[in-house]
Amino acid sequence: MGRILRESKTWVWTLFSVCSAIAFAQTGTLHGKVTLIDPGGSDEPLEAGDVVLYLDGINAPIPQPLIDKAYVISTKDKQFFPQLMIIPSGATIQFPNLDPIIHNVFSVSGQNRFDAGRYSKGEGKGHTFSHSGLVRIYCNVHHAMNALVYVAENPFFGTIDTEGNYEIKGIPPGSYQLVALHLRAGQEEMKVTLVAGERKTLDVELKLRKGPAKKHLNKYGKPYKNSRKRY
Ligand SMILES: [Cu+2]
Repeated sequence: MGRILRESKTWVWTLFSVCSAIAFAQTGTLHGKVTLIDPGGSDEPLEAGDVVLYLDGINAPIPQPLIDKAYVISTKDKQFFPQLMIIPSGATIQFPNLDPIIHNVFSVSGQNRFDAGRYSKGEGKGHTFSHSGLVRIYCNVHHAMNALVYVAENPFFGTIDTEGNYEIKGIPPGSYQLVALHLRAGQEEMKVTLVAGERKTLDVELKLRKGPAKKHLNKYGKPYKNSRKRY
């Protein structure tokens, strides 16, 4: 009996491996280099984490993105760090306050709206993001603090390395939109079609916006008061 059971298990594993290999062979890979263009001057170098990329418009049955790590955005020197992050839907971001002053974290972005309240130095609050899309995050105390989070509904997303290169693997064949996000350049969308097993190169250019950052309102929908005297 034991030998039959062992052989059955071996067959199941062999079948699983073959099916996985076939499934992987049918998927494609998208990779390329991201360049940041400054219309008013010299090209700015990109740093890893400055850009996130994801595929939109996937109609094939896809697995839910895995939540395989802790996500943290700190408040430090009156700014969020990092200011741009991509997370799988259902993930929680922790917002520790590393400053010796009070901060708040809030968003009024649709169904991802939240308000973590005001809190002083410490591990801070967390929030779980259950709806896909862009989430603009601010501090109700300091107008200049801002961060952008993209909540992904599929596992096909990535970031760039220190050279500006990205790679997204395991993509089912089809036509999609590659979206690249940068805090000061906004977003760039490019159409892409992948056939089974294809490894396609798609380079992305992001143009920096001119002028100051757009103003935003506080969590009550009102303009910010000058907070320098109070904090
Ligand atoms: Cu603040």
